[in-house]
Amino acid sequence: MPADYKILAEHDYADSFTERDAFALDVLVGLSSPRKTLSSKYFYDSRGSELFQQITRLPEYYLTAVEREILVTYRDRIAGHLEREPFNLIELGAGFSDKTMTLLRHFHGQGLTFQFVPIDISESATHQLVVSVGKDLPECEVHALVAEYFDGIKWMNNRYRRRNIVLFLGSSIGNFTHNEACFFLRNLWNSLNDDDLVLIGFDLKKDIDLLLKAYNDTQGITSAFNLNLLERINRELGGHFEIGKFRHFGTYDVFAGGMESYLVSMARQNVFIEQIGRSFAFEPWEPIHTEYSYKYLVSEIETLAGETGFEVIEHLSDARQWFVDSLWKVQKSASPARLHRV
Ligand code: AVJ
Repeated sequence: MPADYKILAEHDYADSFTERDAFALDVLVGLSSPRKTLSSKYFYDSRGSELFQQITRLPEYYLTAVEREILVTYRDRIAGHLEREPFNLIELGAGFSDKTMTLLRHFHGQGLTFQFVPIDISESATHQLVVSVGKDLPECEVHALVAEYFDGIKWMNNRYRRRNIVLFLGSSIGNFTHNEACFFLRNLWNSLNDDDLVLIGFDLKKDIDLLLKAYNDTQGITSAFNLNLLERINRELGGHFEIGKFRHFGTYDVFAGGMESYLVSMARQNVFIEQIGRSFAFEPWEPIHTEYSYKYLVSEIETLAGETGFEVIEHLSDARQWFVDSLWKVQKSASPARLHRV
């Protein structure tokens, strides 16, 4: 089958005024707050995606290598949970990943029948992915969707009544607070059918020195990735940030159990943003919060699954127990009492 992709909705920041307005509004609200914030979801313009890909190849950023180890080790076990009937292999926020290719190649080699359904709001990332799967595995049936995650899943579900297995890899869930993670998982549960499967990547709590190194690499790529957020505001919103007057700071919040990234203003300064029509004042050493990357205990993963209507099938981990890909089953028949257990 030739690879193709379908655009369910247009969400290209570069040429959509409404998306740019949403970005401007989020920047206005975030920078007007007494504790300034910018959302990590704005990291991934084309420059940011490229920098993130460089991060995944850094020796300090263990997450990608370790998850690759898990998927290579357990791809057979994962295939064992997929019956011989056709299924949809849905990947959320696919980006551009060789980890997924490993699974696709393996499932195909095992003679499983499936279509690969990557869902991403970035058209350029989706296009790249479709081209690369078409080149590496031309036999694989691909139906990529440029859409919001849950719109994409529901559309697919209505069109192809098959079992779904959803991949949400790389510890992307770590960017959500606990409340946001619950909301996301409950929406996912709502978009799926009884007995569908999800495989979610969680980075585990571990020695703090390893975490600090992973988010403060010696080559300064993570710093460039964080600062790109200000450059993006300059490019897309006519911002006047002087990048040299801010620095990256990555720290671990021991109470919250997560890495946090900040951009810290190294001087007193005012920054004008043309699209917003006003300037923002920074005190010396005033931070902007830009990202959470929460780390989990296996027991916290189990609580999260139970709270949102999933049954844990198994936790797949690496030799050092640094990361878990957790395989869950959608439970629609469970009693409501069990779903609201905290
Ligand atoms: C892509 C969200 C999994 O939180 O580890 C990498 C992004 N930030 N270095 C993460 C990131 C700083 C990454 N995720």
